[in-house]
Amino acid sequence: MAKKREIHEYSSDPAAQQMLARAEELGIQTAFTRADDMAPCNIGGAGMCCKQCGMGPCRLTKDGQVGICGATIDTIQARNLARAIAAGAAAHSDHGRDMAFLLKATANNEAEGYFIRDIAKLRIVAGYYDIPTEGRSPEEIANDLADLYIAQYGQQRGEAAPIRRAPKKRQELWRAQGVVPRGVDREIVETLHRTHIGDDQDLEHILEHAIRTALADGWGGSMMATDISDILFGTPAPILGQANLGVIKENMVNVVVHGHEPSLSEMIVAASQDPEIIEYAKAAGAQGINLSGICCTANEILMRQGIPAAGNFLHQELAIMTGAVEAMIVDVQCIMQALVSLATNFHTKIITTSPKVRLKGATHIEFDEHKALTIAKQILKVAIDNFKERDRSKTQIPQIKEDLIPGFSNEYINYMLGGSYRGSFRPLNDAIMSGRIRGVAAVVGCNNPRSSQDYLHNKVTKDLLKQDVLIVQTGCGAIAAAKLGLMLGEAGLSEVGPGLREICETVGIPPVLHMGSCVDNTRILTVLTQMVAEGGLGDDIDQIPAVGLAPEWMSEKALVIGAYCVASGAYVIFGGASPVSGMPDRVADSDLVQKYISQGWEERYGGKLDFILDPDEMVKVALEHIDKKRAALGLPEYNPEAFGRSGDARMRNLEALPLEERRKAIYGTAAD
Ligand code: SF4
Ligand code: MSK
Repeated sequence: MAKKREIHEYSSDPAAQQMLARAEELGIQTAFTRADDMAPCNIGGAGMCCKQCGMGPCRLTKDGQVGICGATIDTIQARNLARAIAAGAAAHSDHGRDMAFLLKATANNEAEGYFIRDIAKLRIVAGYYDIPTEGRSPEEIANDLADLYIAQYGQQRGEAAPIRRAPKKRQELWRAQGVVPRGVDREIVETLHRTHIGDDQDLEHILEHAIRTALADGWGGSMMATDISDILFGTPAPILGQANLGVIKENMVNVVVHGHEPSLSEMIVAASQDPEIIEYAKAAGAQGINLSGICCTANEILMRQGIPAAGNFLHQELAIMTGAVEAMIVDVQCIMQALVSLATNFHTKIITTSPKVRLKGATHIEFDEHKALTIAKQILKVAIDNFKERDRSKTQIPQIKEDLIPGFSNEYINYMLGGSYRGSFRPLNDAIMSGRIRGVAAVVGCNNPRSSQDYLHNKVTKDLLKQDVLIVQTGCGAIAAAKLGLMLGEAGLSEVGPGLREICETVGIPPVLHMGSCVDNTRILTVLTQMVAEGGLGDDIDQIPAVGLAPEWMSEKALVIGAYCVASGAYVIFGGASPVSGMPDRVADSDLVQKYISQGWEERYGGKLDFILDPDEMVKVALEHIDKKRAALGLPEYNPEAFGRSGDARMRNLEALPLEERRKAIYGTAAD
């Protein structure tokens, strides 16, 4: 059994620490304490166990040992990794499939409560695929786009259509490597086939198909999910929001939505604003309905509607422990089975809604887009009816929350940098070329109770900001930074290097940009592609001074994101243990897969995947990579001394001067 940690070691978030103390008081187990009790299996953890057939499981722990079928350690590790990537691709892409069906139903007026909110984005996306737009209604265009996207899933031959949105050079590279995906379903099925007993047994061959499967998600299923979410619910733009458990309110009916698909959560938002529902809540003795989100559902409604985020992945149990949540409504992905038994200590109802996900002991109210608003109201009434069951003696809400400005979609970044008539990435590219911004880092991904919640995310984020690295974030990492106050304009700027600070002050942005949920990592691919198109930073993504980091990863979706970013040319650094680390001190050649996904993928794609435990080392190698890319482009060496004296900083310095001297400095004369 691992050592039991202290509360401050479980989480760096003070709200979480309060709730964890409460859990100890009540004798309630959480993911944090279960992680202490569950020592990880070092053989499985290193990818050295195969369960692919009934002759096994085979655990390869000795030099030269092979499985009963003769499979070698590298075959087993490659198969394990490929399967995890395929599972992650399936989760993201199946979300995209449901969005495509929703778009089809909306276009045909069969989806109660939904409509096309962003016609401009619909026309832009249709344009990528040569779908005619002139003289056609949004519904006609959306119907064609939905048909095209639905067909992408089962496409048997030819190239996946969204691939054409990547830089030309990258597309050619993928063709040369033979990894351009066909349909999403085909690539996932082929991964499962190839990794079945007695199939593909060459590590490189297996992992190249894993890349093809990952691309089918990143430049396919996930990208389609993001497109459709924006078309139906609006492309995100900055909006004021809040994050952390303090958003739960004492006198309201608290409803927490948790999971991933905005199709459900957007309709719950709409229903919660319905006068009939508000009256129903008041009749139950509450002041109204208070909606908040957990995980990526939180990100979806936060960045579009300003609905507050109660927290990230490891906050799901803690929200229930406030004793003030009438219902937690869940759909798909990242929902802990522990919620149901935890909720029995309080009055909270766990309501499952997806035909794909049930939790034993939960209330199931199945969501159907054809009568979505009706069902959303029905769900809220169940929550309201439960308000009277709340036990005030068990209620304890940490009074901790932070403001943030989410909603930096690639479209908005383009607009904010250039303005509505000349939207452009030019200022960003120029800032990188001049060295004001040293590079860009995407700090993304999950929480993992094996490390201290949010600590690694926020440590690498703060260290990179000091080095003038602009940060973009998605998923639970974004909520970690939001809870710390790094996503609110001036609030985060004290932590920032001088050059980046000048840019943030000039453009009026926080130094950490919230770009959405985990499925929205494709927005980052789009930004990188637009930076290439803008010019000055090379002709492909792998030349941009940029890195991706997932310091607290835990899900298979994180692995597919890592793989498609690598295939797109990015250097990706994961924190925590590698699932294919092997034990090279005990079993020779048990790190061949680990080496291949780093050096091997770098030779093929210019991007690579490394697992690094120490956050200082993560930051060091990230900066080395950024500087290496700067040098390869012939850009000036990063020099923080060169910047920080213009913009607001100049004005602040001037304010310290006597009036006459200040006038002279500004106008060149002391006269009025
Ligand atoms: Fe063992 Fe081979 Fe079966 Fe894997 S596929 S469990 S290595 S016999
Ligand atoms: S919810 S996949 S814990 S980011 Fe997208 Fe968070 Fe990771 Fe789930």
